[in-house]
Amino acid sequence: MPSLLLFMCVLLSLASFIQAKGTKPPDNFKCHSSDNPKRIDVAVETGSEYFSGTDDAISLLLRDSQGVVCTVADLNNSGNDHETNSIDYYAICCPQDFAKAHDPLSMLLLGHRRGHKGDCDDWFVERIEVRRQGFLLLKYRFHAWTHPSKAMMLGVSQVTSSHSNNGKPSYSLIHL
Ligand SMILES: [Ca+2]
Ligand SMILES: [Ca+2]
Repeated sequence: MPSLLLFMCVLLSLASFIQAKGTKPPDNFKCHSSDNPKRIDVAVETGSEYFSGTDDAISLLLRDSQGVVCTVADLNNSGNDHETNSIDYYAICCPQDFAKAHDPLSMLLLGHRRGHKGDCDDWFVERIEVRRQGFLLLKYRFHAWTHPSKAMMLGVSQVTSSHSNNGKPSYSLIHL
């Protein structure tokens, strides 16, 4: 019996290393709105902890180095987003002036609100990357749970007074 238990444990730990597919925007995605014509790409990784995934609505706010803001009410591709051990890729549409300079973003906020099921479905967000035409604007590893009844909002704000040793921007965590 212990060998069967060991086998199950090995199987489960192997499964956690296999990255699920995640969701993607359509290949022909374009930003049509004249208010928000600029495409920004966001990769959202959900962790591999048990029950990391959620069906709740996840919103996003990005603020660039000049103070221009881009928001998305619901990061929601076709298919099941934000599932355990997966990376979802989003194309979002931002104002023309957003991320004009190749500067790191000054802020990223995630909002978590109850989804269509009406119950609280907590989420383990592992990592987020934001890019403009392949150029990395922000990368942050949260490795943290969010829950509509505990943490409505999670994010990072760039600390402008200090820089880490490798020259990359440093961020302070926002947890509301
Ligand atoms: Ca989901
Ligand atoms: Ca979806």
